[in-house]
Amino acid sequence: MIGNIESRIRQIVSEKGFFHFTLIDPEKTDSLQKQIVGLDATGTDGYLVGGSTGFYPTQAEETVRVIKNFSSKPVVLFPGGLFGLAKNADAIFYLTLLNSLSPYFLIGAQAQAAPLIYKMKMEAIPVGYVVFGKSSMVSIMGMTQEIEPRNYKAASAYAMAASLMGMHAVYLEGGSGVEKPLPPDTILKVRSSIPKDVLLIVGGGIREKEDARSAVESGADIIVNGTVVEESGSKSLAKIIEGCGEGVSVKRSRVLRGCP
Ligand code: 1GP
Repeated sequence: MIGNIESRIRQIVSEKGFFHFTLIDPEKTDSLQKQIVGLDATGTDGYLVGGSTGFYPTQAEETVRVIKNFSSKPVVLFPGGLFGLAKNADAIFYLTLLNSLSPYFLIGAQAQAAPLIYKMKMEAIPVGYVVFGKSSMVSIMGMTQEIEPRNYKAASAYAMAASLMGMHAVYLEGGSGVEKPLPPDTILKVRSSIPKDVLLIVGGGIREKEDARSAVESGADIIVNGTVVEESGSKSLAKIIEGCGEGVSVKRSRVLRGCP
């Protein structure tokens, strides 16, 4: 079943060619109010709230509250664990860390969270999460089996598995703050391996307009930025979002030609 927030995301992807999420880590929220006003004006389409290392349970809720006070865009949880739940968010990325070697990240955390998610009546968007590399915080915390960024075959196999298991989206994670974003060829190959209605999310190390443009050209539906906002604020983000827009025509012509 597709809920309201996912429908809104899908509608923006089909109208504009992409959806942009700004990631806010509840651990790093100095002057958040001012930040949100600036970020909202960049054209970002929504906010993800989360991080791989723990924070106090109240921090996620407080972060969501501040964002919602200053923005009417969707606020979606992107939890690194149970500590990432917040009842005032609009929806949650219900993540399965597909290449984790730990049963906890494959089903343990999800089972612990499920009764709470039902209780909160929160929209859950099932997302297959594929983490590349071995040194980012998320790969260490999530105990992942390493997938090198160029290994599109392994990434595609996980993405296809996610699709067969009925997940609505696949998230290709390069790792927050990594030096280089994922290679466009990996994104393209994964895109071509899964049905078009499975949303493709790409994040990790996107710092330049060109990185965002080639990710969208390669078939990304949703782009996520966190570090660039923390490092250089909303001006850089506006450029990146511009880059996403520039990638749309190539992405669309590829689809029209029946290419992946
Ligand atoms: C991290 O993919 C996101 O989970 C965003 O990565 O912080 O490198 O933008 P960055």
